[in-house]
Amino acid sequence: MSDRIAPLASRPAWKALQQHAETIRPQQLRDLFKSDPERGVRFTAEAGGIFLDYSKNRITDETLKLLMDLAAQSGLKQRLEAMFTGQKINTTENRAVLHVALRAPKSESIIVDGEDVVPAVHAVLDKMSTFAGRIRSGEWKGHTGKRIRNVVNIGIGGSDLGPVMAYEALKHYSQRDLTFRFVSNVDGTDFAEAVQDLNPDETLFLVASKTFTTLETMTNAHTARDWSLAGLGGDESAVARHFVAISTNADAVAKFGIDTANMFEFWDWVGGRYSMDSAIGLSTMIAIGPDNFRALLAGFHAMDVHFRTTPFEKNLPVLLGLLTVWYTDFFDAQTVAILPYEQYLKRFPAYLQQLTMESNGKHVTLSGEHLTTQTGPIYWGEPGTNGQHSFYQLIHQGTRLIPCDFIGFYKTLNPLGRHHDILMANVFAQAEALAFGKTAAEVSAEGVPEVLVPHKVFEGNRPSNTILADALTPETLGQLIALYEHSVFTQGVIWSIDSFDQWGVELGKVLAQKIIGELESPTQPTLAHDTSTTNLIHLYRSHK
Ligand code: G6Q
Repeated sequence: MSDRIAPLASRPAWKALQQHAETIRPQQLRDLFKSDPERGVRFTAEAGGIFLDYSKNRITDETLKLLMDLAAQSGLKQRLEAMFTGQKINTTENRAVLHVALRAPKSESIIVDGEDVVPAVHAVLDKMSTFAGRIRSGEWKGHTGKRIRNVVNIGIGGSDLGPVMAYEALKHYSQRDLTFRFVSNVDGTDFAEAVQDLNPDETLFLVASKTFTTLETMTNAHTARDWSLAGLGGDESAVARHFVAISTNADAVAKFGIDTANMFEFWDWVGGRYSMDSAIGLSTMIAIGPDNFRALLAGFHAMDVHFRTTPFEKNLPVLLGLLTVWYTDFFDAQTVAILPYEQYLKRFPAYLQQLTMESNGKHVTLSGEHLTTQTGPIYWGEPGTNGQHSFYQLIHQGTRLIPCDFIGFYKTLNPLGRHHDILMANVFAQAEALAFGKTAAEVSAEGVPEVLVPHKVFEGNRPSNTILADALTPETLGQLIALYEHSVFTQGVIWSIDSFDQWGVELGKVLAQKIIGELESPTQPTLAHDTSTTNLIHLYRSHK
């Protein structure tokens, strides 16, 4: 399909945007608001209770029109239909990309390789629900007859970041007499600290790995197995009560010693970073319960429907995605700051880093040509208001343009005096300050000595989106994640890249495998590296 789409630089809308950007760059948000007082109400969109104010962006109606043209000329509609209907749009891995099937209602049918995948999705969800119910009620007993009190998810990348983020985000809804820990790093400290206060006979490990071959996860899983058995008297049959697997690889699961009856399946058409709503979300489901998990899925699905059916001008993921392309390619913006004003979303920026950067950090098109434009920006961020007291200085007065996404809620889950009004006042104030700043004349008028005026000027014209929702519920979280998933998709379509592979993580893995042998070799290994790597290996070997 991509073959029918002209290269980015020769799409008419792209060329028009290049010219148009010249006229927009000198314009000030201050003036754009003055000349169009309705702008702050007009440049907004809403989907299922998620409200987006994108008026504080350096755009006009013409910009939006051209960006919509670009989406059309890039085949966005066709590409998203291809995704939703199970076509193999992940061409470098010859796979369908069907995270949307993970949240499709039972009544839908999505065919991959001649088979409807929706019934299998619901069968796994039902199996997860039964299991989660048994853990939550205490019916599932450990090897020594005690109920499970601790759940440790072992996984990395897509098999970790989603579960950790969702657990933190939805802690308010979690069963508080269960303890959740997440082990990802191959650094033994991660495992050691995660279990140091846990009792093996009350601890269940969820080994989450799509491939069940990932070095870090398998190393941690074996260590967990040893730790469990050591604490449970060494009886191998204990494994069945204390380990379950989440994987696509039944053979490797069986080999590890986990009964495949205790395996929760998913499929190769679910990418790791798009898998938190598959069985990879088992820890989430145990924490918040099956009903809340289904509400999370319903939120994802609502945004899927919005993305698929809403005209692009009112389509939240499309707007967010196109604005990101606008700043990345026409304003030389290198990054996007994600600034949730919600403590429970503290891991949301980290989660989005993988989703966005592993997806769109690509330098060639689907057909392998080197791109001449910038692609995936660097996503980063921290919850407000903490960030205001550290890096916001650079966003307000630094030399770089950093588009920001502010995320806030009308209601807090922890109403405490004035806290929430104070928190939300900061959202609105920051976005206002970034956009409109403070001129030298305004600073002088306050009696500031001349010499200090330049230091106290806020140039403004710094763009942001404000995303608001009622309260952080499971459903809202699903909507928010799907919003960014589809924004990433939109960007990838414009850049004609494969947002669903991740070849860039391979080389380091392969080299590490070789170097592990060199570090562990009892005799001096013959090294064939560059002189720097060789020297570092020698140093390590002599000091370890
Ligand atoms: C995500 C990536 C990657 C993956 C991890 C873990 O899209 O593919 O982050 O999730 O490498 O892989 P396994 O689940 O196979 O252990």
